[in-house]
Amino acid sequence: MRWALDEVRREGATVGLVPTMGYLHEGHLSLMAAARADTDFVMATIFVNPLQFAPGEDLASYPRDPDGDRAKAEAADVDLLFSPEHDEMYSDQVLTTVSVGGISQSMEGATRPTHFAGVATVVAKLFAIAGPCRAYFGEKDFQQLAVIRKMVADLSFPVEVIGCPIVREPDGLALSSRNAYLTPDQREAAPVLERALKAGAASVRAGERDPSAVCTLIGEIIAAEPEAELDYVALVDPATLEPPAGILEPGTYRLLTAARFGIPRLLDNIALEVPG
Ligand code: PAJ
Repeated sequence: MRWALDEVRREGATVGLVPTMGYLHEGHLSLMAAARADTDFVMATIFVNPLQFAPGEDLASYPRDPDGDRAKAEAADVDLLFSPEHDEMYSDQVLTTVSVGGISQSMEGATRPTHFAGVATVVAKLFAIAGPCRAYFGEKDFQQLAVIRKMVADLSFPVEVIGCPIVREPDGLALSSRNAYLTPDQREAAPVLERALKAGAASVRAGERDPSAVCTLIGEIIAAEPEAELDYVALVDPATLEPPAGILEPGTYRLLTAARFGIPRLLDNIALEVPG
């Protein structure tokens, strides 16, 4: 694989990297399409990374479909599909990890304290394997995207990080491999996340400027759905993920939420524009 990458680079080609954990859906494929449009050589990776799962999480049951994934990657015109075995990525004893402070600790990090160190470590390894490239990540995992951007800036990786918009089902549910766990009732309830976030944004358009009132409104809409167990609602600066100090000033913010629907925890987020 290294040989294939060295060869394309010798020819001056640009490399587009799309890291995934597989069970590919249209969200993943949109990243591959963006990479295909922007770069000469598209490398997608599939690796269900044990470091980012805590004990008791769904590592063993994480949905997998290697044959289907290979066919989808081929149809997406991916040049190289890298799907390493565990031992190819990690030795028996991993003594070096990457952790990104601050930005990793709120929201997902509060519920899953070891998660982002696992993500940052595997993504750092994939960047080292791929070399200089553009790397494509979905806004679906908005905090992950911010963590990776910060890691790239802090550690000077020769990587340009590109964030891509969330791909949704027609009823608004953000595509996720974990949607496969939903029962029919939970599946029907799950679009409440986007609906609630949009209601929060609409309240701001109607004049609300108190961030906690916006979050409370969103939380109440989600809590009213019996299938949903709310985890958090946050209104933050999109780069630092810090909440605003006081009332909302004109500018762009991000609204994020997570809730459990039976087994899976689902995430969603939208941009929030505060008009001048
Ligand atoms: P995974 O959940 O497989 O997601 C791979 C990439 O697809 C991520 O960048 C994610 O944000 C993006 N993605 C998922 N659903 C999407 C949607 N509905 N619309 C747009 N993009 C979407 O995220 C991971 O894997 C892992 O943490 C990884 C970065 C590969 C490290 O192990």
